[in-house]
Amino acid sequence: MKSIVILISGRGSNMEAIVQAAIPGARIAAVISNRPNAGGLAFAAAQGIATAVVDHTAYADRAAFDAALAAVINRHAPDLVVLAGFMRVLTPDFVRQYEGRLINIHPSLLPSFTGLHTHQRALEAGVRVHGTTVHFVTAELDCGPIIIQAVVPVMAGDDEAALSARVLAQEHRIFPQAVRWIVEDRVSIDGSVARVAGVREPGVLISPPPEDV
Ligand code: NHR
Ligand code: GAR
Repeated sequence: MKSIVILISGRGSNMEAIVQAAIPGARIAAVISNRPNAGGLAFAAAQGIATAVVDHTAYADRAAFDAALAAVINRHAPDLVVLAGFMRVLTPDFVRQYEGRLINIHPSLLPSFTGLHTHQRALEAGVRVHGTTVHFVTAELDCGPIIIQAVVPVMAGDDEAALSARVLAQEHRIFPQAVRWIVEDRVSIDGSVARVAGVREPGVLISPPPEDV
């Protein structure tokens, strides 16, 4: 049985999708938030999952917060740590501790639109396709090896709410898929590229046609 710790900052819908996927061989050991009022904490607690808050505002700097966060994570001795809408940049020391077992979902087709406000920036750039990426976390923000991506169309009249909702539906499909592959020991890291055993086109998933989204 693999033990998974999920870090959130807010709503927690991606965490919920992973919990509800009930992945064989995986146990969600804990859900940890840096924000005391994160909506996702209530769902996790209601599922009988251990929850914790490590409030970043209580720490003098990023190093102190990351050390406190790692201490709480390590109580659960996780095989995998999952950033699911976690909104704090992590220090290189923290990332090194979890090398190869720390993943994130990012709301864009990386390497486009690293950082924040991805949907608004995609609209302003006039891109015709947008999407989401699950990747291993490395010290460099949003630059780690890509495990899976999903593509969605940008449609005439889209605003940030419409586009983010279309992307979020795909996040809820690809994030549990990526976790399942890792739990099945099918994902390896080859330099800057992640490979998935038994998947012919590693890490790429095309979304269903727009009318189905
Ligand atoms: N840390 C490292 N080292 N590497 C990555 O790839 C990371 C990471 C921490 C979080 C998620 C990421 C995203 O998917 C992630 C990837 C937060 C920010 C940010 O600027 C940027 C990217 C991501 C998460 N956060 C502000 C900060 O000062 C705070 C913003 C807020 O609290 O709302 O840390 O997009
Ligand atoms: C998701 O869209 C996720 O990709 C994004 O925040 C949302 C969290 O939703 N992550 C980031 O922007 C990381 N900087 P959720 O809390 O409902 O999963």
